[in-house]
Amino acid sequence: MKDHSNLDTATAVIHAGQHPDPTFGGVSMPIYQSSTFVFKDAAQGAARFAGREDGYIYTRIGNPTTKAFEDNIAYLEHGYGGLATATGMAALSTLLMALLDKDAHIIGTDAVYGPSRMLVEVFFAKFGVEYDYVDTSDLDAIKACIRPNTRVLFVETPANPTMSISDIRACAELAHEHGITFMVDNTFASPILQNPLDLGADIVYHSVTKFINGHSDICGGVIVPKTKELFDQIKKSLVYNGGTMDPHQSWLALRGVKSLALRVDKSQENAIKLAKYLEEHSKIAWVNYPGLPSHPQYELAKQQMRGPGSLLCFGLKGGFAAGEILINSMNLAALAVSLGGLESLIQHPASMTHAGVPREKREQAGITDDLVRISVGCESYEDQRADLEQALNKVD
Ligand code: LCS
Repeated sequence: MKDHSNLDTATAVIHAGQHPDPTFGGVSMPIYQSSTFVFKDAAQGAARFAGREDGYIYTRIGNPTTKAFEDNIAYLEHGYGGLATATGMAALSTLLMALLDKDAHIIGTDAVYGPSRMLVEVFFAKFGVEYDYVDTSDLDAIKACIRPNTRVLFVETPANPTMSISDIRACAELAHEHGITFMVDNTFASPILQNPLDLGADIVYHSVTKFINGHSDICGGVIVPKTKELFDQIKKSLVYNGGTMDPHQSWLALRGVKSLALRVDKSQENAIKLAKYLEEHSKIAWVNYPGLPSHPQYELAKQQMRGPGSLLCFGLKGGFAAGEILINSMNLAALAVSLGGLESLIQHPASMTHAGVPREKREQAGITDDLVRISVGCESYEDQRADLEQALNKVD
């Protein structure tokens, strides 16, 4: 096997964890579309189950195509290993099952992806789990709700959809002072722009559905813990709950991740220009984008991220009535949820991605009715701007 240590990120997305197929030498990892793997004899089967011998057993427990994808992301996130899951939500539920006990308390970012909050508030609460979702960009707000039974601090930064930014290093220090496990949803930044484990987080996870795969054709998730101890604990939760990634899905994710650096660079370049264009537009009331000096955590974003990314949100002076006209008038950007794909997508969080969060909690988290979110894609900037311009012209 070739030595793949110390690769630059742009190289690592293509090569990390990848080795030519040992059977025929295929450059692209084959899809090992097999649910189970033959043992040469009973002793080998027993040795694999006992962990005395490496090798595959059963695809829910491990699969070569999935492993190639997991190794790639573990390398990109500088962690102990990767655990690929069926969706981003499967990653979160796997983590919560692994880390929470009955009557444990969790603190999370209030402006998270709606279902990431409701999973805890609706389902984990049934087992006695207590929670506080607060503005985690405010360290005092976190401190104020730490309890003796707090087990997990869970931060999404940048947050979906407000683009609010939490200080990863400070959150890690605070969590560790209190013996709390600190995990970060790094979906919006991707490993190209931010590596939470390097800033002190214990676990990082992604919705692979977004930037990592990047082609809006699969759902997926991945978890990267920092230590072997956490990896083993979370792997057990994943193998028992069964939310593993399928080999064909892993193969697509592996194909997608190879262009991650290129896609993030291009979409970010477009987003920087579009954010400025929108901020200067007479019909726009506000824009929240970490690449604009007007963003409340602009300096923090510069410190902990390698770029502001390609998600932004804004409100029109005419409120949501104007936003609705705008959204309905876009030609190029599709009116669809999800993000991080090659194509630009536009949506209205209060009535779509975050509709499941009760209005009062949503508004407290800054997810106001006028908020429109754009995931800026890799089309030409000129076409993207022209699309927005013709739609804004239709707004009074
Ligand atoms: N984390 C973040 C930050 C997300 O944005 C999403 C999905 C998830 C986790 C869950 O991942 P999934 O299970 O969907 O792979 N966000 C979506 C969004 O903003 N629109 O549609 C899905």
